[in-house]
Parts: sequence; structure tokens; C-alpha cells
Amino acid sequence: MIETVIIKNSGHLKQVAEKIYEGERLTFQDGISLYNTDNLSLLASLALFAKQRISGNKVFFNRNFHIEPTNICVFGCKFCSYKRKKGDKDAWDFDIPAMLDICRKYIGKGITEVHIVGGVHPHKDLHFYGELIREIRNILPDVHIKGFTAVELDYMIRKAGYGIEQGLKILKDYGLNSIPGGGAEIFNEDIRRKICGDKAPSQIWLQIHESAHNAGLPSNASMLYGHVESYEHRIEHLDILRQLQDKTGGFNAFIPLKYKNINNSMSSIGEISTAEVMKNFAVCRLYLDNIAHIKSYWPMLGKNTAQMALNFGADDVDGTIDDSTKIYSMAGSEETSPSMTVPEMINFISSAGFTPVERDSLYNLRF
Ligand code: V47
Ligand code: SF4
Repeated sequence: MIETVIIKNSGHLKQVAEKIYEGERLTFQDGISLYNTDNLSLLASLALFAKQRISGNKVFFNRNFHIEPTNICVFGCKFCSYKRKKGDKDAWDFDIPAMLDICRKYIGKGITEVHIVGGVHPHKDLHFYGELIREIRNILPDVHIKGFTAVELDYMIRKAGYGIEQGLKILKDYGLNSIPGGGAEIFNEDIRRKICGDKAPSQIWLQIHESAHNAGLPSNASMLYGHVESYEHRIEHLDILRQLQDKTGGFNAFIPLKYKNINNSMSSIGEISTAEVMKNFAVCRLYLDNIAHIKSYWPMLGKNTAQMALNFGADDVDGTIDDSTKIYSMAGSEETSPSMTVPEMINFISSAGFTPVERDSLYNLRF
């Protein structure tokens, strides 16, 4: 086998590769060995093997748009290029009618998902966002509403005076369908303190996702990497997610979010290389053996890098977006107005050598 040739003489890595071919779970040390190799062709071949076992040659996409209600935020994450203070010239703070006007543009356009993520506004509570959800449902009755990072949820639920479980149930009753993966950053508390010390601790993020899964709200998970963390911190993060997934099974997809360094207070830290991004995709695919889908998020990575990641274990590219998100263009993404039509999406995936498959938000095939 070609893999045997590539990994001969590489000690522990050979055992790790054998475990992967046997479908055995990797240990912490196995994960570190994978991060420590620069043999990208081996990582690609292992990650592709693991990806194909789950989703064959398929790569998934959906038809979606985002609503970013506000970029005003009570927190001050050092990596954030997006947050503004009330009154800043490039701050925005949409009321419900303005957000419903955005939704009306999509009536009859075949959109299946709206993704809602923004800043943590000091004055808006669960009922504000609940009303938004209810009104969106009136305009786009069949759309899947995926909304609010655990950090936003924690704040809006507490502001309305509820506990986590009760708050999530109320949001579900308003019509929320699932929760996106943001706000996880890095679970290691020392690193978290350095990059986003004032926001919800890891335990809260995990508690919200666990409670959401128990309440029948699936979610995604993410990891913000490529800043001041080590490989050990990344494996620790993946390990915590893997344990929670063993318990609940509620994560649909994992999104590795590469730190983008433009216009934020950690800008002096350079961005990691594309080779490191590929390595990270491969290790995440291999370590997270119980999360089905790994997302290559093209508005952040740029189209070329996002395509490349499909050869390193990713099997999802998110959606059509329609120029509705600013988080990554404000942080320096080359995709300054991210938008793809369905034919472009299909070509984007097939030209990388994979079979494009349109999915809904729960990974049911659409056609
Ligand atoms: O929580 C912010 C990250 C997240 C930067 O669930 C940054 O399908 C890199 O939730 N460099 C929000 N990352 C985005 C998010 C998301 C994105 C795509 C798909 C899904 C999904 C969810 O963006 C934040 C934070 O972790 N982020 N600033 C930055 N400079
Ligand atoms: Fe606020 Fe989110 Fe930016 Fe942190 S990443 S400052 S929580 S908008």
C-alpha cells in the first residue's frame, strides 16, 4: 500500500496510521504525533480515508443567508475585528423590521437556512430574539433557523431572568431549530483568558450545547486556532468535544476557524500558513471520529484554500451566503463580498474532484 511506503520508519506515526485504517479511536498522544509531522501527503491520505468512510466522495452545501443583528457587543475579544461601540460610525444595530426586510428578499428563492450570529448587545434579551424568530417564520415558513452562539445565548437568557434549560426551551418554542458553532474559541482557560478573558467560560459553552442537545436542538462546534495556543491545547479542545459528542450525539458539524489577523488587537500575531491550515483540517477529521461533518468555511478561508481542505478531510463547504456576512471580511478575508450561486457552488465542489450534494441543515439530502 502507498501509505505503508510513505510512513515507513516514522515510528509512532505508523501505529497511528494503522489505528486509523482499523477504525480505532486515537489517543491524545496520537493526535499530537499527527500535529508534529510535516508529512502533508500522509495526513491528506489518512484524512481522506476517514472522510470517505463517512461521506464517500460527497461534499455538502446548502442555500443559506446570514443575519448579523448588530456588531455592538458587551465583550472585548482580542481577536475580534467586528465589534463596535454604540455611536461608532461603522456600528450597526438592526431593529426587527429591518431584519425582516432582509428576509423578504429571499421569499421564493429556495433558501433552506438562515444563520443568525452577531454581537452580544447589552439591551437585547431572549424575547427580542424570540420575536425575531417568530416573525422570520411568518415570512419564510419552511426555513431552518440556526441562531446565536452559546455566548449570545448565555447573555440573552440570563438577561431575561431564566436558567439555561428553560431559556433554550423558550427559544425552541419561538421556532429556533439549531445552534451554530461559534463562541467556543479554545476551551483551555489559560488561553481563553489571554484572548477573550471577559466572555463566557468554556464550561458555559459546553453546558449550553449539552442542554441544547438534550432539548432536541442540534448544534455545530468550532475551534478558533492559529494564534497563541499550542498543539496540546488544540487536542485538549477536540478531546472535550469528542467526549460531549459521545454523551449526546448532538453535534452535526465541526468548523475549524483559522485566526484572521486584520484590524484587531492581536494583529501583531501573524496568520498561520496554508500548510498548517491543511494539517489542522486533517487532524480534526481524524481525532473527531464521532462528529460526522467537517466544514471548510469558504467565506473565511477563501475559495482556493477551502477547496484544498476537501483533500484534507473536510466534507462540507457551508452555503451560498449571498454576501450577508461581514465577520470575516472585516478580519481580512480575501472574500470581501462572499456569494455563490448554486451552479457556482456545484462547480466549486466538482472542480476539486468531489460530488456536490445539496443538503438541508440536518444533512438530509435535498434531491
Ligand atoms: O465565535 C471571530 C470567530 C465565530 C475571528 O455553525 C474569528 O455553521 C477567526 O459562529 N478570526 C463566529 N475567527 C462564526 C460562527 C460560525 C461561522 C461559520 C459557520 C458556523 C456554523 C458558525 O467567528 C466567533 C469566533 O470564534 N471569529 N473573529 C477572527 N479574527
Ligand atoms: Fe463580541 Fe463575538 Fe466579537 Fe467576542 S467575537 S467581541 S463576543 S462580537
